Amino acid sequence: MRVVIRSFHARAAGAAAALALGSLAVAQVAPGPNVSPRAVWSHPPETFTSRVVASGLEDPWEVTWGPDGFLWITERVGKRVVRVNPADGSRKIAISIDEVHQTLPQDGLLGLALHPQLLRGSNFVYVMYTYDADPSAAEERRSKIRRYTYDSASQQLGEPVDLVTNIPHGPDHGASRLVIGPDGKLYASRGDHGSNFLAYHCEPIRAQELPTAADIAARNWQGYEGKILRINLDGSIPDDNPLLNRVRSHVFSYGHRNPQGLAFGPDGRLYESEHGQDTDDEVNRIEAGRNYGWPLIAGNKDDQYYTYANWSASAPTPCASLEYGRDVPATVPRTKESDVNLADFTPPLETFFTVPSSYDPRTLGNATAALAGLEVYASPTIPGWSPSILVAGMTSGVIYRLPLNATPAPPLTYFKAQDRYRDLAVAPDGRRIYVVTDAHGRTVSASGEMTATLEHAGALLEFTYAGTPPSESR
Ligand SMILES: [Ca+2]
Ligand SMILES: [Ca+2]
Repeated sequence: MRVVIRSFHARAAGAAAALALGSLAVAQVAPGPNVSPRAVWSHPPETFTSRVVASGLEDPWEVTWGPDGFLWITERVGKRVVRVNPADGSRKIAISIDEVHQTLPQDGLLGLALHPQLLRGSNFVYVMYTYDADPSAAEERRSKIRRYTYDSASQQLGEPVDLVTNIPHGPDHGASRLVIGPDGKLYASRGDHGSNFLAYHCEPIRAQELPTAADIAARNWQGYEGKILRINLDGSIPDDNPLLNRVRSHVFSYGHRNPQGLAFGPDGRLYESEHGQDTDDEVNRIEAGRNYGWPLIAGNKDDQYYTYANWSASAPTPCASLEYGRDVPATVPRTKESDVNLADFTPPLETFFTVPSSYDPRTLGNATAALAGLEVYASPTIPGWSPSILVAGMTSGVIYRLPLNATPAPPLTYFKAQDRYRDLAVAPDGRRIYVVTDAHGRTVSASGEMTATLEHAGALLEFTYAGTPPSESR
């Protein structure tokens, strides 16, 4: 569906140095000259070996290191939670969830979070998935957060308890990453449903709309589109959640597009990544009650390429008569970033592929990296890495590293392959990094063209740190 004429990564790949490491072809990629000056990446000096741990996974979506030494993975399409032994790739199904309703690229079994005391007294596992709330043949796609109890003897998940149900889930941009914070709360991300974009361009984006008191009293969660939620472990609304428009709800922050990465750092802060529209993927630090701008502001408030065009407000020609495309008809109102004044707007820590107004996607192609899962690396094992954000790129097929303690430094890229990297996990030894890949979809080839041929479809990959040449240590 996404209109891509020629990849923005074409020049990047031209400069790529392919390294055959283990069973994976891994390349280091530098961007082309037209990317913003902040995104001029250097070649990282570290070396890694790599291998395929498991394959044939049905669209793995979340990978989490468990206290049992296994990798806990959700299969979005497979509707299963599987535990994979990293030593031999063997896998055990912890549960298949029949209620999961999966028909589209961004629904199915999605988020998973392990209780911090799993195997130490609180054997709870939390998942987030879509289901069909309409008992008739009609479809009403909704999302829920469910708790299971893990039985370590049978290695099965059971005793389901639904914590939050009936959360609206659109046909696209489903987000649904799930994580437990150091405050013992569940955090869940919600996307903007793909509204105002492609096939759903006549649906207005509601990421700036906040729940009303009447909504919350009625347990109507329609205001949760494009938000990060903060939830008690029993599903209730925390007493110390922010008051937004004088209403306390599960909403912790708002103005998000498709936040698929969510993780806490060793500093106790919450970091998030979100997938940009054509440009301006973001990494954000999420704070209570803050507004992250979407759709009025993408990336920084800088009046670069992105300008909000509200297709649903087209007049006098109604949106339904318009064909969606990059050439925005004159009847569609547009809003410059500098013309909006959002209370509590918080710019990103880093933007990826912020391009100037003169950028022409018809000749240069799509510029988004398609950011997905995110982790904060906090181990002393790899010199100079702690603390860094690691974030998966789907269209770019790389893991980006964004140093957190440096004066602003451009992200570095690692592990380039012709794959869509969906999520990652770091082993406690800090030496091994695990990445799960989509089973289907489009990414960038080594020669820089968009392709639907994936090197490792539906796989769990392992990258093991092999050292840093002394001359390049820093
Ligand atoms: Ca933003
Ligand atoms: Ca901007």
